[in-house]
Amino acid sequence: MKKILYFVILTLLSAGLIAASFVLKNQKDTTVPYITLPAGELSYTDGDPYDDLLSGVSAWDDKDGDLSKDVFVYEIVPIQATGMAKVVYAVSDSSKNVVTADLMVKYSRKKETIRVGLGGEPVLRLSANGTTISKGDIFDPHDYISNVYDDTDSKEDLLNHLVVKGSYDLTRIGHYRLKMYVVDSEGKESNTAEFLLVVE
Ligand SMILES: [Ca+2]
Ligand SMILES: [Ca+2]
Repeated sequence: MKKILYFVILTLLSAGLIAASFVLKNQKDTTVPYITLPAGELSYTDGDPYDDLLSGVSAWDDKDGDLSKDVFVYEIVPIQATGMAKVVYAVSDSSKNVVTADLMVKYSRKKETIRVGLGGEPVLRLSANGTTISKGDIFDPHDYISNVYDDTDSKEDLLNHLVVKGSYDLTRIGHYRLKMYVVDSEGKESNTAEFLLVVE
């Protein structure tokens, strides 16, 4: 009789264990992995591959273990005028639990090689293709020029010969399409840059 009782208890126990492990196995993994970022300061130049940003970055998940190889750079957000950018890393475990981590890095834009026109024409580069200002505000097109080059003329001289074509009225709400170019001392015109001025 005792033997039968033991048998029943054992059977119940093992059935319980099987049921428990079954529940555990099928329990949904809701724990996000975590990302460990390198301690030293990183730098990144716009347009470069992400290899340097990813070296030394690791990720671990409670269920999947080491996910370091799955970490990717989700986005790079330059912080205006600071020379820094926020790099957003992301990784997902096999249950699609996504986690992100931010790291500030030194950031530089790729140096643009600008060639002055073969005929000595200046080159104009804008920092923006447009802007929105409030009705009655001041608009200075010079604020939107990132650089001007010429084979002989200085930047100052060129900026003094900025031509803005197209009419706009800062006292009226509207979209104004403008064209800008600079003229060098020989009367040669640069490329024409289009600019959208929105007054609201
Ligand atoms: Ca997990
Ligand atoms: Ca010139």
